Amino acid sequence: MESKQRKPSVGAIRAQTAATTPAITRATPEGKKTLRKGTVVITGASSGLGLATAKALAETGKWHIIMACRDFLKAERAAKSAGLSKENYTVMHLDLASLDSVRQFVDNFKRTGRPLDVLVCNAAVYFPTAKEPTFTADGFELSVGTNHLGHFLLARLLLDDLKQSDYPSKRLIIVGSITGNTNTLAGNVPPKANLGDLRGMAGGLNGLNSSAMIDGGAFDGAKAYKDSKVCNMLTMQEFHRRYHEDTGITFASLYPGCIATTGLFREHIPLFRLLFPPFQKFITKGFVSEEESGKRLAQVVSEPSLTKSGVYWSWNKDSASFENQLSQEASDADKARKVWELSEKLVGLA
Ligand code: NDP
Ligand code: PMR
Repeated sequence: MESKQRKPSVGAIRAQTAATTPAITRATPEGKKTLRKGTVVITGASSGLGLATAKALAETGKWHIIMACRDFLKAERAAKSAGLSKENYTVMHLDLASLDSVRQFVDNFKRTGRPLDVLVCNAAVYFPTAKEPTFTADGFELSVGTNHLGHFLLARLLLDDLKQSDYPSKRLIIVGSITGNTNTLAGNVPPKANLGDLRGMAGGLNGLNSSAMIDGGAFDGAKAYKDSKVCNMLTMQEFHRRYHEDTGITFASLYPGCIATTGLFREHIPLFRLLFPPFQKFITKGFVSEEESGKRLAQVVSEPSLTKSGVYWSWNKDSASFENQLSQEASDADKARKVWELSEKLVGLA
C-alpha cells in the first residue's frame, strides 16, 4: 500500500524506470553538476530512531524517504508531526513479522519505479518481560523473526535494486547495538547475547520441535533481542564479504547511542521506563536524544566520507563517528556464514 499516486501496471512503471534521471545530471544553465534526490527506504520509520533519521534526511531536501512501516496510519501521523513535507516521503506498508508482507513490500516498491539508493534496516521489537515466546506469521520467535529474519529477506530481495542504483554511494545499513557486543560493559549485563552452536536456529526457532532461542536454550526475551542484534551485525559483515567488491555497495552497521526514550522499551515495566533515561543520562552517560541519534544514522546514510564498507560505526561524546570493534562473536566470520545459510533456509531462499 502506498500513500501517494498508485501506479496502474508494472509494465508502465518499468518503462518509467528506464527513463529515470541519472544520478548526476548537468541540469543547471552554468553546466554545474547536480545530484538527483536519493531514495532511501527506512524500516520502522514511524517512531524513535527511524523517524528521527527520516526527519534529518528530509530536512536536507536531498532525499525521498520511503517509510516502510507496519502501521500505516501511525506512520502518516508521525511524518506529519515530525514536519515532513509531502514531496519528501512516501509511507509503504511492511510487516517484518510476515515473510509474505516482506515480499509484497518488495513488489510494491519495485512498482513505484523508483531507484533504490540506500536501504536502512532499523525496525526492531524487544520483549524483556515476556515469560513465553510469541511468534511471527511464519512461526519464528518474534524478536529474531522481526529484527533479523524479516530484514534478511528484505535486504536479499532488494540487493539487485541497490546494485542497479547509479547513485554515487549506495548503501545497505543494518542497525546494531552495544548490548549485543560482549566486549563492552553494556554487553555484559545479563542475559548476555550468545548464539551458541545455532541449534535452535537450525531447528526453526518455532518452540515446537526446537527451542525458540538461537542457541537452543530456554526462552529469554531480553537475550532473544540481543541475539537478534548479533545476527544483524554478522549479516552486515557477511553481505560485505559476499557482495562489496562486485557491487560497490557500502555495507555498514552502527550503535547510535542509548536512545533511552524510544518505543523500544514499551514492553518494559513502568519503573524501568521511568529510571532508564536518567540512569543513562547521569550514570553511564551513554544517553543520546532521538534527534541526535537520527543525525548519526543520517550521516551513515548520506555522509560522503562514510563510504567504508564492513564497518560498525559508533560516536564519541563529541558526536564524532569512529569505527568500533565488535565482540568476538559478533565478528566471527564462520558464524556469520552459518547464520546466513540457516537464515536462507528459514526465509525460503535456499
Ligand atoms: P522504536 O520502538 O521507537 O522503533 C522501532 C520501530 O520498528 C517502530 O517504528 C516500530 O513500528 C517498528 N517495527 C516493530 N515491529 C515491526 C514489524 N513487524 N514490521 C515493521 N516495523 C516494525 O525503537 P528504536 O527507535 O529505539 O529502535 C530502532 C533501532 O535502534 C532498532 O534496531 C534498535 O535495536 C536500535 N537501537 C536502539 C537503541 C535504543 O537505545 N533505543 C540502542 C541501540 C540500538 P511501530 O511504530 O508500529 O511500533
Ligand atoms: Mg544498559 C556504559 C554503560 C552502559 C551503556 C552504554 C548501556 C546501554 N548500558 C550500560 C550499562 C548498564 N546497563 C549497567 C551497568 C546496567 C546494570 C544496572 C544496565 C542495565 C540495563 C538494562 C536492564 N541496560 C539495559 C537494560 C535494558 O533492558 C536495555 C536492553 O538491554 O535492551 C536490549 C539496556 C540498554 N543499555 C544500553 C542500551 C543501549 C540499552 C538498550 C537498547 C539496545 O541495546 O538496543
